[in-house]
Amino acid sequence: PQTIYLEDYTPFGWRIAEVHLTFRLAPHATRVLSRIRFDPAPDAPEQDFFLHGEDLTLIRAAIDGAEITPALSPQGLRCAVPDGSFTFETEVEIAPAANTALEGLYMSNGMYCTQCEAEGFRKITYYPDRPDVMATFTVRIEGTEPVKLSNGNPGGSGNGYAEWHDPWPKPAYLFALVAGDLVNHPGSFTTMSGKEVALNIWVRPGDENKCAWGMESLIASMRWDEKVYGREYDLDVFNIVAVDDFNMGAMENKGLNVFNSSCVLASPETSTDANFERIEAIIAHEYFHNWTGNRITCRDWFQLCLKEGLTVYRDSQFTSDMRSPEVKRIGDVIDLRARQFPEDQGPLSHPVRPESFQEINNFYTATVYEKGAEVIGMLKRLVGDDAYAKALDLYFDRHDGQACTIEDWLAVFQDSTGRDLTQFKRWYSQPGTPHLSVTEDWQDGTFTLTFAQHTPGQQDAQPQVLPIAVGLLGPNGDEVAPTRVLEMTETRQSFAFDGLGARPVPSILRGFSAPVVLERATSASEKSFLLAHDTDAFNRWEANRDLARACLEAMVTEGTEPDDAWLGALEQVVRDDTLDPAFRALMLALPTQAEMAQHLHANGVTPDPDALYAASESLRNAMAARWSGWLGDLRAACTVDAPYDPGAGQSGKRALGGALLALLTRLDGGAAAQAQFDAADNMTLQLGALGCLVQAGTEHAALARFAEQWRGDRLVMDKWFALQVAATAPENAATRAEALTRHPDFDWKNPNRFRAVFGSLAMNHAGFHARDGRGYRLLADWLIRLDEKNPQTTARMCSVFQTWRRYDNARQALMKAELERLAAKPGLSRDVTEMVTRLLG
Ligand code: B3K
Ligand code: ZN
Repeated sequence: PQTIYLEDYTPFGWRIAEVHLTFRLAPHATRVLSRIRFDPAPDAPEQDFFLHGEDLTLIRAAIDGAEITPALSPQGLRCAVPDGSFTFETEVEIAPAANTALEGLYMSNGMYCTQCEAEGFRKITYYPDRPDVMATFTVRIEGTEPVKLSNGNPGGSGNGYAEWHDPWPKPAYLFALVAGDLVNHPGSFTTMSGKEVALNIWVRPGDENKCAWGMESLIASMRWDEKVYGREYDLDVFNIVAVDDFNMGAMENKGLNVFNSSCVLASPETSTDANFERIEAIIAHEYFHNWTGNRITCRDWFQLCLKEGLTVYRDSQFTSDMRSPEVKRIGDVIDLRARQFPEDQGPLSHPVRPESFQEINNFYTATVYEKGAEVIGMLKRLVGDDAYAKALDLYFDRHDGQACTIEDWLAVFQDSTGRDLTQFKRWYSQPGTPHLSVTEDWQDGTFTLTFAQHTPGQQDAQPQVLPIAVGLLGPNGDEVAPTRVLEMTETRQSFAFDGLGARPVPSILRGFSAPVVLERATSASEKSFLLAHDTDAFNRWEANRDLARACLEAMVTEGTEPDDAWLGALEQVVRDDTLDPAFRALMLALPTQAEMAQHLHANGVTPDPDALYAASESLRNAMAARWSGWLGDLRAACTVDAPYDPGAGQSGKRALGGALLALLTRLDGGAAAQAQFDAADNMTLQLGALGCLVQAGTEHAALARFAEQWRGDRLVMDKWFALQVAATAPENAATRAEALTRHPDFDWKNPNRFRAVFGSLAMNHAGFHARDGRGYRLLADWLIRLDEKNPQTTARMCSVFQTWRRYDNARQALMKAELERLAAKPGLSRDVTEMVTRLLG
């Protein structure tokens, strides 16, 4: 496959004023007619006229009305064109019903829908399918489907047709079309300048009762973006459509967001608190793209973090404002360490702005998204809140309507703050996770912290700019120096705090102020002190996490008993009624076995998945036994008596109650869980209880009842599939996953269902890493099978092998063999070829 390089960027030779598209819909033979006005781009280098196009049957092509015969290749079309402006027309035929890759125009449950980002528009018609070509689109859809939608504002409609016009120039990746038998949940929003916007969530008949939360979240997002960023919506309508077959979460097409139904449909009976929170965040994310992504887009796909990092950062700010900022931050760091750190520290490592790719879909990664958002958080921490707000105003002002680069983004900050960001820019080009070590010195009332940074595995890494938030606590636990952001720019650098009466205890990297690994040899007693006293909620949680990791590590490597002192300190926090229950639930959650494997590997220990599983089981049993006296009472205190509400208050109580139930189940064999399952009137309680029963191995009747109750609900049945694999004992995980693939409802071509089984298998750490290789083999078998239908979802799932080099030789050999078997498969897609090559490389 061909490799594309950032440094090879050249502008397209023409501009497009307007695009007219007509769709004549038919499942196996949709006709797409396009009429495009091309004008020469004055500054572009001389080039052949080439339009992207894949899997298209060309029916006719014409320039200024005269038919032509262009040269066709599997990648597109080439032909001679006039020197000046001209009108280019084509008619092509495509088969949406045969499109199982779910990219371009395809069908899901009889409904037509599209996914064009990154390069799917070229499967719809011939076009310069690159984000720096922006045009206004007029679309006519012809078909018998009752609902026919595209981007922008509705135009005329009548018997068998509907027209749409999008006045905002956009790249082709933001194009969307939806047609089918859909019903809408309507709403409306009045913008800050008094414009009325019609809002709709379109769903399959029967799903109408699952739209209220999505609508509430959309309205909250629109209001928030006006209030916090001064951004107003810019069309008469905003449509959201729920689609069952979708490769990712959702897509921000201009005025017509398309959502994986799992990321928009919600009801208390069918969705968990976590689902509600995720839906709120994704609705916000896609809506926020209207400004950060659509009005200002990317010049080329290497700049993906320009829109994704910023939009993730904006949606995390939104969630912090809607819920608890501390809990959100802790959750984000857990996620970053679970998904981005392994990527940055393994064979898939790449900079936030990659410099080459073979298949761009493989770069919609945690590094581009989540590390991209961390980089923006650091920038804001360095320049301050006001300067950040001013810079963003300038960004929108200066670049509205343009396709931009990271250089443009940083120039805005340089110009508005006067700060030189040359060194900061390394965050966009250097891969790897920096490690930050600290030493302390105390002399005559002056406390000095000396930091050193290095990035393992990256010989050429230059020192990064690190904002290190530090506060100091006095011996009695009072804060003697409030949070101060130290700006580290050197490989080694000291910072002094003077005028102190006694040696303080430092709280370093508060709020996780930079995405680094903090290496600090601290005594357990100092960690316990921070766990008890730190005023920074993140570091309080982090102290606990450190202690938990140390405890599990000692249990695995030295066979010690669980750490009494730590469990005592943790108990104080968990039982402290003045603290947010959601925070206490986070404190109770142990590091995952995958996180422990990463931790051990970083300490030079080869992780043994079976030993890690055994240690976390015995630690959980010890917690339950030790706390048996109060677990039940505290759980009872978490009961919610009011009608269901997915907000932070109630969901925090349910999270704590759920964590306590899991411990109680270790004492009562599942009696309390069974009672909760029987009485549950919402999915959080029902699924939480079912998970406990699966863990206890007493789930049989409950599982059957659950399936009976939810047979007709695809999204709930995804949970049924997922839970059995994720929560079962490791020795059964692969067998159970394999048995589920033979279940009549295992629709493996549906990405949600495929992920429910195999994503969960990968998450059952010791189960996936079963010593005999069963887990690896089963997954590879299915990846080989899925690749023929859906390369994108297959390639994405290959990343579960990214940590293969961490394990013992025998497991490494087994994983390597499966990757090689995948690589050797004839006709392997470009997507998976690139992934497997990088994984093995
Ligand atoms: N921009 C889309 C992701 C498209 C993925 C293409 N493989 C969703 C989002 O980030 O909002
Ligand atoms: Zn996005």
